[in-house]
Amino acid sequence: MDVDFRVYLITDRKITGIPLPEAIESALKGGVRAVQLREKDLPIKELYRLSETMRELTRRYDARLFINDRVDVAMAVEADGVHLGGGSIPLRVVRGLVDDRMLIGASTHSLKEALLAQTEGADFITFGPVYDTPSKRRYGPPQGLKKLKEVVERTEIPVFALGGIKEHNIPEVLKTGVYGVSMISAILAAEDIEDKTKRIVRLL
Ligand code: 3NM
Repeated sequence: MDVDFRVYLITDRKITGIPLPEAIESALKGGVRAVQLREKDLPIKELYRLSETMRELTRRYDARLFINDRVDVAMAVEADGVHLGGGSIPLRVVRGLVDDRMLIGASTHSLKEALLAQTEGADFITFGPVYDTPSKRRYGPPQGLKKLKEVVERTEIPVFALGGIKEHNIPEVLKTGVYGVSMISAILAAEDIEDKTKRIVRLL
């Protein structure tokens, strides 16, 4: 399967004022074609159930579904892929576990990590945090556009900018040559999720 999306929405059920499935459905109506379910604190049984709901929803809108970290859950619900981070099972191991059709995304925070993810078989990466926003201070200081551009130029797989990406900074982010953008709050904390998504999708 190709990386056939440019806006990669990551979930955080704690920032939506409404149940997560409703928020995600609004984003899908607005044109999002890829969702990463990232609810790290959910007990596995609940995560599995939510994944099933997300699978049904994303299928209905012909969108891709990724599960953060949990390869087993991704396989169980027939997700389109799994998204791995620094604390996940090593990428090269996951590559050997899953069907070739399953996409593997990886979170990276330096050129070194980006190149390693590529070597180990990632289909795409996120790189960040690009900007300074409270939600991602735990990922270290902002990397900025220059480092983002370097990663884009030195890698051959699609790169999604992540961390503090908002409607207003997307034009300057796109100038780095990124394949797409990834975000949580720009979409999920919006007052009108469907309308905000439409505006963002239009920029890509
Ligand atoms: N990962 P927002 S930044 C989940 O740099 C996540 O790897 C990051 O949230 C990384 O779009 C981040 O609201 C948070 O800034 C992104």
